[in-house]
Amino acid sequence: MLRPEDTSTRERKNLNGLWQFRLDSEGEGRLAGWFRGPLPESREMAVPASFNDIAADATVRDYFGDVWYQTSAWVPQGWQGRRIVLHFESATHRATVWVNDVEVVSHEGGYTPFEADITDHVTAGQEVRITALINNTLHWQSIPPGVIEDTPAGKRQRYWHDFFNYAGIHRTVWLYATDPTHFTDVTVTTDLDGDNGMIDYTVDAEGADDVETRVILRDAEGSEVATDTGGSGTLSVPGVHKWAPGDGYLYDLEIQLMRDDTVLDSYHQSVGVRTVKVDGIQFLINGEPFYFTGFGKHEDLPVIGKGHSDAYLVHDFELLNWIGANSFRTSHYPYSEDVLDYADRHGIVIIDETAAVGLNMGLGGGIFGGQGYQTFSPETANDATREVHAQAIRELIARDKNHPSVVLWSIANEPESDTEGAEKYFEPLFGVARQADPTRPVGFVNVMLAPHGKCRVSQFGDVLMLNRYYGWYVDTGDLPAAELAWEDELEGWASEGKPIIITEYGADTYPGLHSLVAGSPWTEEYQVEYLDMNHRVFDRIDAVVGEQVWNFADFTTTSGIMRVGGNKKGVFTRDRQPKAAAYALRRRWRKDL
Ligand code: GCB
Repeated sequence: MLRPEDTSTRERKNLNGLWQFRLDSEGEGRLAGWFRGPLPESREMAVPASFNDIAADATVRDYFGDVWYQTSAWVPQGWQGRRIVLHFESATHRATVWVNDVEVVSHEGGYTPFEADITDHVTAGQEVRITALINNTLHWQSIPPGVIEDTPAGKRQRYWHDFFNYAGIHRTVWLYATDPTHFTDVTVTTDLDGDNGMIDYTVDAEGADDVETRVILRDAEGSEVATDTGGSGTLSVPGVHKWAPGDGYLYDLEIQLMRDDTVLDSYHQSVGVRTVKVDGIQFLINGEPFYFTGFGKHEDLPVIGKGHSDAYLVHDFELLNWIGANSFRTSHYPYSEDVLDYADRHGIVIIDETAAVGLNMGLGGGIFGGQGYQTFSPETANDATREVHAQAIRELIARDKNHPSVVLWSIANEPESDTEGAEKYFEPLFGVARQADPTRPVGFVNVMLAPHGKCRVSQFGDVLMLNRYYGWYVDTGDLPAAELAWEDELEGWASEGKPIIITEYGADTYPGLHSLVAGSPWTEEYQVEYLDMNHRVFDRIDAVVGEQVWNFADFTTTSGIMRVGGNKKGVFTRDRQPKAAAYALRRRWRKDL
């Protein structure tokens, strides 16, 4: 699937704004045919945004089940004879969409795009009604999983990940038009031979046979540097300007679908020429050892929840630059494509993660303690779950395969990984990822409950990604003990001979809380001491090739005695003010100061 674009042959129309909205707690709307006319008893709702925090109403905030969104749009007159497509960048966690009275598409998974060819259901120059039934219930066959439990107070949605289950239409909805003969996909991979860049491309097209593909590669100044014809091929770029961390240099690959001298379709794909490779304990970008500095992040904002915001996108990258971070992980789901595009342009490196989080009954929201279920069993996470998970991996890679910023796939965060069930569940999923993308390393993020020697899934990864909280969840406040235990475990992992990225280490910190007493959890001083301790350990282990602090900013979770207005492990507050740790990290990471 191609991301909608305006080009010389393509036109798109943004449907963001205020849509009609209503909850459907009885699940009656489908049978009652709410899509057949104006949505009854509806209110207005912003798109893109999570619906949860917009209404000042706990029943909306904590709602699970069906919700309806509806809007109408004019199909431009000029689209007569064109192929017309309705495209959702995401709908969390699943959706069914109608155009006027016709059901056009259903999609499972809250963070990847889907679309429908609606040419036969609309008329250029006329208005069309678009209705989306969205459902945010988590169950054992959803990624992420959850359960609905019957309690004396009624049904409750439970899940095992440590962030609030925001839902709704979080990203842009587009109507777009192409020629009936059009491209449907493009894949680029790049390689280097000294100063020579090589770009392999493959296109897919649909519509007619009597067409030819022409490709033109232009540099950032717009000068043509290579051309080719045919549905696949290799472009060679002597004296290539590489894409590199901190240098987001992009070429523009224009693909044209030609009939005689007419361009039926033109699509622009940006290309960063770089290589990624794991070699022993090193993670190489362009053949040079790379050390990740940065964070695990979240899409989490006041009022709009997981709704995309361009203002925060730019601001967050400014803060990454300010603090000297060269990378982040899209913990714990695929982020907006706008984020990945921005990272490409600004040379920020990304570990790209699926929404497979909370597949671990030894943990609730990242916190230890049995949850009363078995993780992998015919009744819980089972073969059907794995199929949904496999599809989530395929969709992530299909969406993000062309981003030079993405250097590593993370297929899950902190699943149970010390059991036979886990080994059986995960082994094929690594194969799914490698088949979808043979060019990038694959890994998963290991949890403290499956330490070195016990984990049965790490054997399948190219890289070891570890989340550890020595000095926080264990050895709380006792950093000397934490330092010894941490180094001991890390030395074990180092013996595996693979690169190690510490994908989480962090301490909850209440902004403004201070103490003169060393080892005082929750204070700004402790967050700094805790990070310092971790850094001493990392600096002693050669196999550690990256440190990503948990978290970039404070974020919202379900309520609990361990969560004071959410998770406070942010180095910045939720409104992006620095804690003391921000300055400490800046001193460590900004080599230029
Ligand atoms: C983890 C999880 C993350 C939590 C974090 C915490 O290990 O991966 O989602 O938020 O711990 O703060 O407990």
